[in-house]
Amino acid sequence: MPAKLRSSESSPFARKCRVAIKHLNLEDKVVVEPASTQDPNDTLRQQNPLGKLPALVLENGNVIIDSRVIVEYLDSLAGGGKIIPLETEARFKTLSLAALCDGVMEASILLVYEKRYRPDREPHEGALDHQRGKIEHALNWFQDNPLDILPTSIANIGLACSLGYMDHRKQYDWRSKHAGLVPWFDEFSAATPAFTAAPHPDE
Ligand SMILES: N[C@@H](CCC(=O)N[C@@H](CS)C(=O)NCC(=O)O)C(=O)O
Repeated sequence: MPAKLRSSESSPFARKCRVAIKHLNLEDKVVVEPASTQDPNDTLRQQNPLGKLPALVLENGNVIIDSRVIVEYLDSLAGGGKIIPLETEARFKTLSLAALCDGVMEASILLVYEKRYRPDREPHEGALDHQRGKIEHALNWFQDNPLDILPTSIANIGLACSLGYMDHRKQYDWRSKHAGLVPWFDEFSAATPAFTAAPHPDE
């Protein structure tokens, strides 16, 4: 029985895992199963007490949570060193860049949550600016320090998923604010078919 990735089509963290599954040719070992973070009866809450997705349910019932950990598992399932280098310096450089991309995703999600989870009030501009500032600094950094297009790694997958999520939710106009990243995104999309094969719903 394959492992199950509890996932949603809108989650950038889940997309990172969906891209990794396709890129690593693990589709016979891991299937994607939709989960809802909003439905209190979804088994997601038993699988991950935080109620967050993605969560990877293994054949033996063990659950791996957090996209960073899941991606490490997927890479090792594929033999290791495929999207996370094995050599120490390159490994921690890649993981650190991937963490920076995760931070962009977190800030982008908080822009969405500020409205979703406080429907009774106007979004707090100070809170939104705080998160936008993180995105701005990180994307300026990626503009000044462009990631390699190849080899496909969890760092460049993470950046593409961050940018793809902002296209999906339209909460931050990265294409005009960081126009230098547009050619990077297009080149990465062309070089990594697994990225375009695991889209958000409106792509
Ligand atoms: N650090 C976690 C973040 C996961 C996360 O925040 N997922 C969002 C969906 S994109 C979620 O489950 N949100 C529901 C909630 O926070 O209750 C990871 O990398 O997997």
